[in-house]
Amino acid sequence: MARDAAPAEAVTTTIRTTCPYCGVGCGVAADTNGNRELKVAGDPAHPANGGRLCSKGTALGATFGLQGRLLHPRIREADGFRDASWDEALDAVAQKFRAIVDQHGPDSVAFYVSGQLLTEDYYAVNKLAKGYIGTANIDTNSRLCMASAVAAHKKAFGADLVPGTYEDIEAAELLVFSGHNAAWTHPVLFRRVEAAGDRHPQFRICIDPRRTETAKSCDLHLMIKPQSDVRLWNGLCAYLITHGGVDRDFVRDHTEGYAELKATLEQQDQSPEAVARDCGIATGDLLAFYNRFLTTARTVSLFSMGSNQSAQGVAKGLSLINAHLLSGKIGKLGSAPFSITGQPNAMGGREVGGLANMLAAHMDFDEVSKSCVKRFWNSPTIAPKAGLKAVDMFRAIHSGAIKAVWVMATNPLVSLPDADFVAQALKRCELVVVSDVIARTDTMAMAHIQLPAAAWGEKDGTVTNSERVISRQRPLAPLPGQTKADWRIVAEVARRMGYAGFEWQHAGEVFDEYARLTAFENDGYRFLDLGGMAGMTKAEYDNLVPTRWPFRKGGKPAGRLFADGGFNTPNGRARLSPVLAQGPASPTTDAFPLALNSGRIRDQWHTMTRTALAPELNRHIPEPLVEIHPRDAERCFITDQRLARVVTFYGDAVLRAKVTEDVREGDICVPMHWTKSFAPFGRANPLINPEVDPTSGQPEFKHTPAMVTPFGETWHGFVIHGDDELAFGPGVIWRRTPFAHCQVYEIAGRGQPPALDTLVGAKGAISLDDPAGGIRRRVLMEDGRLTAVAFIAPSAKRLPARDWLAERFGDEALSPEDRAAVLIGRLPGVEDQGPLVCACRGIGQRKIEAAIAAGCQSADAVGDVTSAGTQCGSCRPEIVRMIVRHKAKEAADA
Ligand SMILES: Nc1nc2c(c(=O)[nH]1)N[C@H]1C(S)=C(S)[C@@H](COP(=O)(O)OP(=O)(O)OC[C@H]3O[C@@H](n4cnc5c(=O)[nH]c(N)nc54)[C@H](O)[C@@H]3O)O[C@H]1N2
Ligand SMILES: Nc1nc2c(c(=O)[nH]1)N[C@H]1C(S)=C(S)[C@@H](COP(=O)(O)OP(=O)(O)OC[C@H]3O[C@@H](n4cnc5c(=O)[nH]c(N)nc54)[C@H](O)[C@@H]3O)O[C@H]1N2
Ligand code: SF4
Ligand SMILES: [Mo]
Repeated sequence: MARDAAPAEAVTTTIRTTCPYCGVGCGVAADTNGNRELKVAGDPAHPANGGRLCSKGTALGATFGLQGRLLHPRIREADGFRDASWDEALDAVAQKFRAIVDQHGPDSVAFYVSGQLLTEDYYAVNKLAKGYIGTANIDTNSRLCMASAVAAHKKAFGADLVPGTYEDIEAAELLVFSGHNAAWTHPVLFRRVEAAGDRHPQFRICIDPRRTETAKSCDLHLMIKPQSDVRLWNGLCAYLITHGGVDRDFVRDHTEGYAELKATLEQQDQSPEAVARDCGIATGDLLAFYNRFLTTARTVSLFSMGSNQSAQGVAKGLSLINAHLLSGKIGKLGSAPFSITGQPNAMGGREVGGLANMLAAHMDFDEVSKSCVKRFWNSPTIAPKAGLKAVDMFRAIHSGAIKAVWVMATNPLVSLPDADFVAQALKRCELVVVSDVIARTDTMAMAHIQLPAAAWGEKDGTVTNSERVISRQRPLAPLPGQTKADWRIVAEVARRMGYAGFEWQHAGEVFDEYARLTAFENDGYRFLDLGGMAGMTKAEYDNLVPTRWPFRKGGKPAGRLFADGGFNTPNGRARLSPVLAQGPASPTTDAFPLALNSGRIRDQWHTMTRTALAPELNRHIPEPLVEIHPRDAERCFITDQRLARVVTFYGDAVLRAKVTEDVREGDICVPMHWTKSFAPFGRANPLINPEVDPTSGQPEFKHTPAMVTPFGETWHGFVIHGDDELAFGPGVIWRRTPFAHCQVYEIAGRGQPPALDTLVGAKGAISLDDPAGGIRRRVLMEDGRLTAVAFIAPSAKRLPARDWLAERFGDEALSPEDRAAVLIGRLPGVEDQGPLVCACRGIGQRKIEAAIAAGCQSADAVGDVTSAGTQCGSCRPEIVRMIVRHKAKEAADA
């Protein structure tokens, strides 16, 4: 069959495409010669970013090699995986799915998909599951991400609709970040916010139990008790009611439920003092927020994972939306409640119907919708009812009710809560099919059949970003090896299962069918209508410019929604929805007294399968850590920079302790990213409880009761090696950081350290031991090149920095000075850079500190001297903070 089109000639061309990471959806202008050498820049013409990119986007070229890729289908045998042909692999998937469905019924199979699929992929797999196999057991990692916001939108607005646009975020005079660390997670949007703040006054408030980079850049930080958001927003609603903040006309003409909302609020003491106490913040700060909200017409409230990932995620979203509806701050320039999407196509997936509780194209499982979709598809059947949501789906796999699962573009073994349970579930499952771009992921290891998918830069289709703008992802290089686009793999399995309806020739045909479905029997009944984009020729599809929906046939692409108040409910009114404040699903206890929070770091993307390929992205925060407040650290005998063991009811992990006042007393926080292949003891999700919001099914990733104890390591060390699959003996805690020419393994343990022979071997070794200081060093060379290094010491402080040594692995031959220096680990007189602050320009902390000490007073000045922060700007908030810290220290010293 035809392969996806890709440029074949070796001439450099510039192709416009879209970044594969976050939901900002930045346009990328990629210079490509078709040989996988890429130069990327922000696309100045794209409305999302106007030419900017963040550190992850900037590093796309560095992740575009074929290293680590799965290039052939593989089938598991008793002794490992073997390459298979597509025919064999596809037949196997189709036959086993067919046999299981025939024997046990449609609900005995499931699909677990992802907001990193393109809309076309998503559409194809949703159609196969719901219209042909006849099961709604298809759910997506958006369940872990957007499901609470989706449910809140549907309740309040009648459909899953994000009212605002990025222009509103810029125009706002008050910006609230509610559980959103935008400075790290939506960096280009944050740069736009900062630039808007230079043009007009903008007051920023951050609501987060953690003092994040975003909080530090805001005018006011409400460092609330975890899970107290509903109380805070309900208190605001009550304050608006009692202080003349209700837009009476708007509420009368465009909403319903005011009386019920008011009555519900009255059930609790809504005095600012009581609310501030329950939220754990000062009354003055609370009133500063309430009064700003009361008096600023142009207000945007962004909400993200601190809001959604909660057992009260839907209530959190609704209480925030209530405040906007009450005060009429919606549908106008600069005012909106704004759920920001995480993944590049979280929105597209929600549109096509990738969630188990939605049928397709914003239709539910009512009889009218089912009949409509079935007729449009001309399909043999239609899933009768909603399917299992992610957490329940894996429970059903564990219990054997689901016997076959196909995982696509997500890594549930790392990202689902109670991750070790998920591993057991997959182990028991009769058939696990995994489509991924990377050969070695934690989930791939559990597959029976591995399918090689086309990756970013190869695949062809569309994504929808946070502001409802549909953009093209375009191929920049031919498909490598045997890889295929995800929708083609789905279509081929469907055909082999005996289904007609999957005969598309190219991605544009899939998109067209989807666009027609949104318009089918619609008449404005569903706001999601892409009728204006249906009927495009292939060339028109290929040249599609970023376009915002709704876009009805004969109409124009939309802007902000609800401008005239009309909502997507039967009577056109938004619903004010009373919600009651509750605590976390599992409160802390004497045994587990700390509240474990989790989240993202600036330069890694989720389970690190792609960002870790770019060495510069591994350096900002190189290893997993647990942030803990100084008073808790003292109570738990935790020392800064030593290892700590975090234990919950579900599992445990060993992480580097970071003692900091950036978390509240009583809270700890770990990053979600590390996997078995990077840090088998540093994984977050075996710790996380599987409690979910009762309506949305979204897990409470931000709150698990935990305890912390010192790990008690007696030795520290590191091994630098070319091999990315080194194994260490039992009891050795290790984590791996990829560098440009080698892997750096940090190791530590209790009792006797391992013999250096067991770590790197003895052949060709030069060793240097210092028995008095307990330091042991070994270096291996081959033909004048460095091939392995191992250092062990009783204290981490005695070890040299790794950078200089790691860089030597790139040298063709070591110079005599370097040869002499490798055993000490550094060149005398050469200072280590410290942690990398600017990933794009490779500038470390020490250089920036030196520039500040030499008189640089602003991020721009530091940029002029060091070049730090001059590319994507993601590190600028950190540089500003270093300047502030320096000034404070100077003042204190004076
Ligand atoms: N660098 C980077 N960027 C990313 C991603 C990535 O992996 N790396 N992933 C993308 C994806 S898929 C997503 S979903 C987004 C997520 O983007 P964000 O939502 O910004 O990311 P998180 O760090 O998960 O969580 C945000 C904040 O919620 C706070 N929080 C915890 N509990 C509470 C609470 O009870 N109330 C409040 N108000 N806040 C709380 C946390 O302390 C955290 O700072 O990021 C996207 N962008
Ligand atoms: N503790 C904790 N856990 C969390 C969160 C949290 O805040 N805290 N956040 C949750 C959230 S919001 C999210 S979105 C999830 C994300 O979690 P995951 O979706 O599991 O994370 P990714 O690493 O993005 O996984 C994507 C996988 O798809 C592969 N891939 C990339 N492109 C393609 C493609 O085109 N086709 C195919 N077939 N495969 C592809 C990648 O190699 C990778 O293995 O994590 C959730 N888990
Ligand atoms: S902000 Fe960064 S990660 Fe997000 S789309 Fe833009 S370049 Fe990609
Ligand atoms: Mo997400």
